Amino acid sequence: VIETIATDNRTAVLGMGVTGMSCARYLESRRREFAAFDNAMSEQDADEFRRRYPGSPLYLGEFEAETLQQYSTLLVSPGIGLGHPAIQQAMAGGSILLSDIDLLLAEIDAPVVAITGSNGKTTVTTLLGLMAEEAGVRTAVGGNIGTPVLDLLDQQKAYDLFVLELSSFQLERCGALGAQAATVLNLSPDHMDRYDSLLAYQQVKQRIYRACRRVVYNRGDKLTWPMLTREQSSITFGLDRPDLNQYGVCEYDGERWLARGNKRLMPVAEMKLHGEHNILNALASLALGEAAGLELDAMLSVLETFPGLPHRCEWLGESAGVAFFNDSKATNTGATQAAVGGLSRRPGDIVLIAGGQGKDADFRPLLQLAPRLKGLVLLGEAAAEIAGVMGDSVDTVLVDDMDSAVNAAAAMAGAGDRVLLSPACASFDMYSGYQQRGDVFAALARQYIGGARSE
Ligand code: UMA
Ligand code: ADP
Repeated sequence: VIETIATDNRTAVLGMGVTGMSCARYLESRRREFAAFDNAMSEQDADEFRRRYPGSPLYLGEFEAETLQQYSTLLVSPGIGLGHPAIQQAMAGGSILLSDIDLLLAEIDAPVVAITGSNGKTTVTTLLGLMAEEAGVRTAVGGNIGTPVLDLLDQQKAYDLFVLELSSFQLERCGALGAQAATVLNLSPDHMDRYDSLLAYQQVKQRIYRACRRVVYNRGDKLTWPMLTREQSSITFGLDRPDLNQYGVCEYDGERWLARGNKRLMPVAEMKLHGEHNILNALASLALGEAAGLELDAMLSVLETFPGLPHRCEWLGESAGVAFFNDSKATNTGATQAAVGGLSRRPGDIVLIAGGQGKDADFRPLLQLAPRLKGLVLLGEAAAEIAGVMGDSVDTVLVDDMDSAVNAAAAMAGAGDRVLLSPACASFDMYSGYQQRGDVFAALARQYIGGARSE
């Protein structure tokens, strides 16, 4: 397939966002001709594209099968569903699907660690990148985390390791990765607007294991369990006591420790990250790091200092005994369950702000959270649907914007309670992304905290 792109110049790049533009830069650097396709590009971006790539046709508007069929290779951005009729028709006519991940893998010799899962991907990818740097390994970090993988091909730097966060959208359109180590961290429903069933979503996630040397998987989550080939070995992680050579948690003198087999590694309390889900993220990172040959001491020192990323169970401040947390990155029910479970210290101490774009999710898992909730504030497209699912299991308020959400939540919370934005939904109905949603919430929460203090 890579041969095709090297000898045949008819390449179509679909979607001119972050991925598409990185493909354009890459193809240009390799002197390959390409055409660009996008059906929602702004006039300004289109003008800039034409200036930058005068030799490349730019097709705006709906994708047309007749046009696509003229291209032997299709590089389709992850946000574009492969079920699009024009793409299907072009493929049926012989056009080959390729991804930026395939192009990267064809260029590099250094080992790859690949990370997917419904939740925790960015945290584990970041941890592993820091661990590798701390261990003195020159490391490139990219993928779904934000830096498109082809931008990692910086000629000036030679990397010894590539750490890639891969979404289901990226995995469904790339070939066997042949990673040194790969993991599916966990699996719970997400993106049900793009997959027919949980099984279809699981199968796409498990593509990450193809031709991988060491498979790292979650003992406590059967949907992550691999079918190993004879050449593959595995390491597991889980919150229970580990078997020999596996990662887990053990108790010693009344204290919980991260452990490898019967060896104690560090007390859980010495980790800077909080919450049970982050213990799993730490153990997964250690297992992946071991598979990549990283030094244990370097990895543990990162766990002692890494405070977590913004928008993930991020503590914002406290007013009159009520603490505010921003978990805007929780875009599915599994993430919200982990956040509420991790932050609640007694029944009924969480006021949850949720809602947004529902992605055809089944919200019934949120019902299990009712005993932990003092109140529920809902906004966005999915608000009424979530309210319907929760029924009268919890005091619920529907609001129109984040400002009202913060005020309503603060009014419901009492001393010792926690206000948590953890939406279980995507943000695109009201914001440009989860970052903007989290920034808006954080600014309003801090304003509330400041105002309450000065009263
Ligand atoms: N477009 C079309 N037609 C469509 C859909 C999109 O023409 O039907 C065009 C848009 O007009 C736009 C471009 O395609 O110009 C956007 O492409 P894209 O949606 O594939 O997004 P990119 O900017 O290329 O960013 C992608 C990932 N986005 C998605 O998977 C939706 C980014 O993950 C990733 O960081 C980036 O590649 C680099 O690898 C974001 C994400 O939301 C963070 N990921 C999902 C998640 O984490 O849940 C999977
Ligand atoms: P992703 O990149 O997969 O979206 P992040 O590391 O950005 O994952 O975390 C997003 C949210 O998912 C967090 O704010 C938290 O609510 C939840 N989360 C993180 N790690 C886990 C985990 N291991 N299991 C379940 N939920 C998790």
